Amino acid sequence: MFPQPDFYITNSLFIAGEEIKFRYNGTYGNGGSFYARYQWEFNDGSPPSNTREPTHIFSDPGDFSINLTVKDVDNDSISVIKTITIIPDLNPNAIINYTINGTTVDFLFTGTEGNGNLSFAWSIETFRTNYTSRNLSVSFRNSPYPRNYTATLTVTDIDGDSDSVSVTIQIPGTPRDTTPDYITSILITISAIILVIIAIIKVRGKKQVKRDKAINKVSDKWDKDYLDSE
Ligand SMILES: [Ca+2]
Ligand SMILES: [Ca+2]
Repeated sequence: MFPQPDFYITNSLFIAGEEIKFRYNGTYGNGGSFYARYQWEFNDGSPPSNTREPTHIFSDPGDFSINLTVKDVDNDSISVIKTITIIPDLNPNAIINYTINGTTVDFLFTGTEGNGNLSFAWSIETFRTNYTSRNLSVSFRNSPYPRNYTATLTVTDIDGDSDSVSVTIQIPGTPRDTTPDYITSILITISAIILVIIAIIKVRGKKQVKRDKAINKVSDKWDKDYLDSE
């Protein structure tokens, strides 16, 4: 009786630098699994493994022949060879595009995917929610003045590589006073003219009082002189 070796890999993607998990899926020949001996060759320059279900890291991308030999208790041995393709480890790139419409901002992720299956974490200033969608639309509170807000996006790919980007957006203010500018100017001018007129009237009034006082003084003197002469 001979062993019939077979194996499969549990990873969904074979990425350089990531642990690849091998699972045994064959028979063991005479003696069963207790006596079976294994030899895994990965053909990437690393030493063979003698465990039943090894994990292995391929440092570089490329095609690799995996050679598994299983020997049973009476030294019958059979090999199985499978080729796997290791892909490069890519980093995602976080890039945000956005459009502002009033107080509403539409954020778009326009970066790269890394090794895929990206997760998204948005952090928008003044918002407590942690948004996890790919694209995002938020409405800011209205303000009489333009205000700046910071938006940050962190993306993480399937093998845990992440990248972040922050943008500062300016929400244009909507003034609460809706009077047109030219009316405001006219009102200011009229107010100024009224103030000037009031000032002139006041100055004239004071002058009049002074004049009256002076006249009174003179007439008092005349009265006194007249009485003295009598
Ligand atoms: Ca045998
Ligand atoms: Ca990656």
